[in-house]
Amino acid sequence: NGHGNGARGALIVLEGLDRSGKSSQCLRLVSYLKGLGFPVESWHFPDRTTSVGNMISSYLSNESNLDDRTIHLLFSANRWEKRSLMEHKLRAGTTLIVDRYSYSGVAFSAAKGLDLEWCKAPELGLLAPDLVVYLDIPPEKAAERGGYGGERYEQLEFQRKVDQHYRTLHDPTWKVVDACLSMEDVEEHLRQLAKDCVSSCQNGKQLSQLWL
Ligand code: NYM
Ligand code: MG
Repeated sequence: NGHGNGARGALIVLEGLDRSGKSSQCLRLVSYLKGLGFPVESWHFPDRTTSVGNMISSYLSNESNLDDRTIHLLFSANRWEKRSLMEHKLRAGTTLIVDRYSYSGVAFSAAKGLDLEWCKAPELGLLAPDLVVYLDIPPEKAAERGGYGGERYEQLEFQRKVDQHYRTLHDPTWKVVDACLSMEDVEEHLRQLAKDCVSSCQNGKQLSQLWL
């Protein structure tokens, strides 16, 4: 594997509302870890490049309409179709920095009124992240940042509901970073959290499964 010593890579997930800064921070973190010589890749869900991802993308851009449960299961299927590659990469020593994961899946669908446990069920058995960082921003502040791209869900009222459901999902292992800090300060927090997580995985932390 990447270090020739059996060390696996870390599965690091960034979560947060739209415009919380996840995508920029993921890219910065990937370059930083690369610079330190770690094998690392940047991933993003939804992965719009697959055929399931294409259906999701056309739903998000309002080119198609789907029943709420149907789109929920497509988002989940989009993670399942990447699961074996994900496991392979991690075991081969590559750290994955993932922009959104099952928590987005549950928070966004639950915000439409779907039952939380029903939303979680199809995620059971996906790989559990070694670290979840929540970029915390009040929905009003995120909306002020502008640049909502006009996709489905990118509205203040809806993001307020998503925010509530993210709070329900929070568990004590999540690391919460104040997304209202400067880009540099958020970046610095992420660097420390990621380095600690990568070391714990190198030191034998086992891969586990989500919500089982
Ligand atoms: N989203 C994302 C979901 O509703 N369920 C999911 O499982 C995932 C991964 O898709 N508003 C929503 C959240 C976003 C939208 O994501 C597109 P992005 O990160 O803007 O491409
Ligand atoms: Mg978006």
